[in-house]
Amino acid sequence: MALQCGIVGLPNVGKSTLFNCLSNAKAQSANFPFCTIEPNVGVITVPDARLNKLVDMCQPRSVVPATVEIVDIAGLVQGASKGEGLGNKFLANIRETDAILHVLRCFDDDNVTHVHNTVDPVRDKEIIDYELQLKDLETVESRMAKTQKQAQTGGDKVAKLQYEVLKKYHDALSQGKPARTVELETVDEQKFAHDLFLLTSKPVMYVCNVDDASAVGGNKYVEAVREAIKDENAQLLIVAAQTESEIAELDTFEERQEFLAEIGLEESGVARLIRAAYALLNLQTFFTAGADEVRAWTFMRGSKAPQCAGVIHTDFERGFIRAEVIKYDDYVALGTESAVRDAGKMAIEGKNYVVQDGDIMHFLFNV
Ligand SMILES: Nc1nc2c(ncn2[C@@H]2O[C@H](COP(=O)(O)OP(=O)(O)O)[C@@H](O)[C@H]2O)c(=O)[nH]1
Ligand SMILES: [Mg+2]
Repeated sequence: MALQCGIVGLPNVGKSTLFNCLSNAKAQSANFPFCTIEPNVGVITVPDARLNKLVDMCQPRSVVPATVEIVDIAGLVQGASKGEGLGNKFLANIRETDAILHVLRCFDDDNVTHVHNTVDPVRDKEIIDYELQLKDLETVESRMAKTQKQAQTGGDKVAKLQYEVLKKYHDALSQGKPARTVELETVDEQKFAHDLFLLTSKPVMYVCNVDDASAVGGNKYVEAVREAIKDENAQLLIVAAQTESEIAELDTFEERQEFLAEIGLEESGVARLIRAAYALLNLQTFFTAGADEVRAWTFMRGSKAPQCAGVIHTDFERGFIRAEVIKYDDYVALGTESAVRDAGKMAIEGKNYVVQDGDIMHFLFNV
């Protein structure tokens, strides 16, 4: 169950440059490789200082970090919803992703042509949004046509609920708002909405691609984007993709840190981006730690202990008895699992325990 982020944006805004930075992130830490599955798909590990610390403490034989898949989705242009460019193929690729990284050109450079001739990230964003919204509107309208009769005659409760949800989406989309802005109350509504796989319902992060002078504070383009998205329930991240791709090519970690410091950054935009993408997907990490293996596991925020056990193995979920839980800070403060046990800081939790980010888990199960 690899979670996927798709990189979208108009041509020449820096999508592939960003993708290459991500693929070069391997250079930042030899232990945490990036691997390219296909030319435009990469698996990237989530940088996590806590994992490194646990590795230092446990000296395990193997280390497995958490990962997210990143896809460089090329070919979206004005008219894509009507089949322009790669049109529908592109849209199908987006449909498969769990979250969207929308790259916006926020840098001036006369040598890099812009498909619409001027640098205007808010307009660019609207062009893409429009295409995605049109496609969603098409999806919603065709579903409405199918359910309308059942919903409006007879007492089909399910059809009624579905029709109500579709109508909410229709209202938002026809006002030029993304599906993401529609709030649904009941679990049934949310479940139906999820199964529609609307493009604009996916969480989105706007990645403002800037020149190196704007890497820290942004610039007027970034401000315009910030203003344009303020009601959208979306995040914004500033990255100097071109500069960072150059930094990623430097040989040593020290050289790279030095270069980053020169443009005022402590940490690469890529590391921030990966972490932000992880948060965007509503994901958290629990750990398993021992002499054999230290491993970061990914789970959906709010999951209970049995579901988290199921991330490791379905048998663990089926036969779940209880979990031993150590808080990361206690583990680090006390140094070993037995010291934590002796200090009475290991909790025994049952099936209703909501696992917290950073928990070190040991599951007991019976199959
Ligand atoms: N000056 C400058 N050029 C950039 C930046 N990011 C990308 N480019 C250049 O813009 C062109 C298009 O970038 P690319 O990543 O291929 O765009 P894509 O079509 O969105 O994948 C390339 O020539 C890049 O070198 C940037 O931050 N600053
Ligand atoms: Mg490209």
